[in-house]
Amino acid sequence: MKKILILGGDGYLGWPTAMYFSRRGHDVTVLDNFIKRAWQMERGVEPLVPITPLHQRIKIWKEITGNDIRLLVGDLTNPRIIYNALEELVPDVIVHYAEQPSAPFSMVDRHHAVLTQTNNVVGTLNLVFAMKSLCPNAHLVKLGTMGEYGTPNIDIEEGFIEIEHKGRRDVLPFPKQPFSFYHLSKVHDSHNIMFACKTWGLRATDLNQGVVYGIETDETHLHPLLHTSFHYDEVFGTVINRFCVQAVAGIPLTVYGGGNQTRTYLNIMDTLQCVELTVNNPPQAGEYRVFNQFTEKFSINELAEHVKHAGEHHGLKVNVDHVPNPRDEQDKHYFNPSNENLRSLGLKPRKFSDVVLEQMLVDIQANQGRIDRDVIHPKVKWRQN
Ligand code: USQ
Repeated sequence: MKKILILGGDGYLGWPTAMYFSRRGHDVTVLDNFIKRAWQMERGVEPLVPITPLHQRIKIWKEITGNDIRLLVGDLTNPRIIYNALEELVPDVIVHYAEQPSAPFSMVDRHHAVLTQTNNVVGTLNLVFAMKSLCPNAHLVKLGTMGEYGTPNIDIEEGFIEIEHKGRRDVLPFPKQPFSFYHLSKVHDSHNIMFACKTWGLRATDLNQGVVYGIETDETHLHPLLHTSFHYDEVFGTVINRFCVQAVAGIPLTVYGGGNQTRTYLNIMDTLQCVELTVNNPPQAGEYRVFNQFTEKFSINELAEHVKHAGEHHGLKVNVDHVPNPRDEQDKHYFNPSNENLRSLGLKPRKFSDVVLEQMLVDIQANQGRIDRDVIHPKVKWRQN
């Protein structure tokens, strides 16, 4: 059993991860500064179902399972917070989700770009310095993003690529062509962590994750107040979650642009499976490795068709709309990323299916009255004019 510190434990992925490991007998601590709640208020959006304060969820968790989850409150950009936490806990594993997670939020204006990169890059830098001083053998499991790579016209490898140039060969970091200042913040993190591993002998796994969908996990099901933060708004909502809410609300699905842009996806429960596989198979001291964390790939048009099909099977009338793309991204492109590393560790993907979608629709319908129609259409634009 491991001592696991989860940074960003109040979030969409952090809270389910904390319950998942706690239920399996690990000694879990979560750290969060609740800043995401302030960002939501600033943008005038909130999760579909209000989130119970983390203190209360932890109390309920203990009543149900008998397992304690320790809670620390603090901001990673303040070095004292993470130095104190690592000194007190000396964790075996640090799962780091504590970042501003939204591409649109980072593209609002200069202030939001600076805020995103300061929060994400400085927080992670403080963390690696604190690890070097206080727990150099711990395994850092860092949430990266598939969006670090962009959509190059070659196959996407896992972090590194073997290149021949003017008769010489080397294995080099895979080229990065990110989609936003948010995705860029993860690129900067990747470089900083790789450097820290090489220079100080830290060990880290960068999980370049695709777009996550889903509402419930086996643990959120245990009590109605244990659910996680599910967004459908234009800033924090991800595309499948948004399409499902739009289908329930009778709003035509907002396909951005031509809808041929292709991305990778995974169910929230597969995020947990991937993180567990990573934790159970740590890297060597000094090793920095990258796992591309996804199970399937789809174009936006394919996603819209899936949601329309499942919605209509469920008795909903679902229309698909093509709205002008607020982002700067290629519509038609080659996209063939590898996810061999997690597969070779035993990843068993859950398929994106009508059954999964219909269950999401049922869960959303239970909260249909809370859908705010004013936060659906994209207002944040990559180019202001
Ligand atoms: N899209 C639509 N309609 C919508 C919303 C999105 O067509 O209503 C399209 C976007 O144009 C984009 C794709 O769906 O091509 C994905 O957008 P998204 O908002 O679902 O996801 P993204 O902004 O890329 O970011 C999300 C998470 C981020 C994570 C990333 C993984 O918010 O934290 O890093 O997914 S990835 O996309 O692989 O980089």
